[in-house]
Amino acid sequence: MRAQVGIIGAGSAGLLLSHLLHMAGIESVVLERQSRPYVESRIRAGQLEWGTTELLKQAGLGERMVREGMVHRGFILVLDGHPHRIDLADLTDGKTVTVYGQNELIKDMIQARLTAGGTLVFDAEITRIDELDGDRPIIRFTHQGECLELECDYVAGCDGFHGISRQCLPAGSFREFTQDYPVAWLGILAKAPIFSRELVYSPHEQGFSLFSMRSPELSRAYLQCAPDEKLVNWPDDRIWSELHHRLESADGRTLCEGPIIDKSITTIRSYVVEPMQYGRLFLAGDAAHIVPPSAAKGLNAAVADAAVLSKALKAYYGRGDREQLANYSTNCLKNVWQQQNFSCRMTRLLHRFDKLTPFERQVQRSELHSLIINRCSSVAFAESYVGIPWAASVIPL
Ligand code: RFL
Ligand code: PHB
Repeated sequence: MRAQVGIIGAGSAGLLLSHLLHMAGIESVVLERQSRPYVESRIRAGQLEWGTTELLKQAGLGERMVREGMVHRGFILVLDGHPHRIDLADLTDGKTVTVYGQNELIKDMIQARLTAGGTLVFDAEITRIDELDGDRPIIRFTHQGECLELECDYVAGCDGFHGISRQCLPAGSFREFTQDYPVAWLGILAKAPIFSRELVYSPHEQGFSLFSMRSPELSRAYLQCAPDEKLVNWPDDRIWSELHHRLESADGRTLCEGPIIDKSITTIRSYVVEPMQYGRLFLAGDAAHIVPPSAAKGLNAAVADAAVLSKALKAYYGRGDREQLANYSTNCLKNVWQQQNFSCRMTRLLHRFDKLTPFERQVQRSELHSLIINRCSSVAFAESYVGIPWAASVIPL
């Protein structure tokens, strides 16, 4: 097989990149380890920044998102048992965020690629990537028992945190930055009507909790738990009891219960590799960086990388201009570190950390209060929450 760009991974970064390249007349092949039903049903992110939804609409991928996604003009912060509304639209000149399941977006992007005649190979297990230093890298993979190879000009490593691409960076060519947090998130998806039309963030004595949603009938919720927590310790009745306790506030609204259809524990960590490129390999999305889910930035950062990379490849194939490719990592990392900064801040603000002294806990509370009483603080926070306008340098596509 041969393609101009070989893309490893059919997640948000890989599929969007393939779509944007197609719009620019550049052909790519996407190789994905999992099956199509698996990637289309994987429950993960839900919240899209303002810039992400604008980009998806411009790229012709936003039709169902606009119809079915839920536009949020604010969220609720519960402090000391009292709900406070953070009015995002008011604080950011009308900007909003959209709640739309990552798996729905993946379905839309797969459909768009297939409709346009794109090549997506599912159940493709990558075994090696060769010649990254040369002119023609080769991705070797197995598919339906056969050993195959994809020869390309460039390789986009969009295969998530546990993928193979990052492992192809030669020792000594990169630097890693990591931060672990002594907390994890237990996430559930339940067939239960939503009890709040907006997200509810509750930094509680018992640990942080978040109420989110995927549709008016599908509630998504998270509970802070210990990093080594096991799902067996969390039968459904314990989860509901904790959610009632941590999320309900003085407004008297009661969380609606329903069958839990998905349950998982996510570790919370920050990670960045620098640079995000080597030879003809470019890393994008979780393959290059991980943020704690607290601020809902991971998918948005993956979308930003895909947009920057597609633009750089377009400059190369269109005008022979290699400068943007050379600067790919530098350009992405500006946005990546903004996202890390805000995600780290939100993680520290919202969770209960046992090692904090009583004094440090009061300081943490006071910082949360400043979001309610200090307009400058809440404007800065809201601007980061709806998304720093990285897109200004990327759009128009
Ligand atoms: P993905 O989505 O992990 O896709 C990588 C793809 O690569 C495939 N793959 C391989 N394919 C071929 N060969 C190999 N050797 C391969 N190894 C792996 C995988 O099967 C997969 O299909 O990475 P990508 O595209 O970089 O996208 C990143 C986002 O998925 C991630 O950052 C978000 O889900 C993070 N995240 C959130 N982000 C948001 O922007 N908003 C949110 O509201 C939000 N909520 C969340 C989240 C992540 C969470 N978890 C589970 C970590 C909530 C949670 C709980
Ligand atoms: C989600 O719906 O999965 C979600 C929303 C907001 C967050 C984190 C996760 O801050």
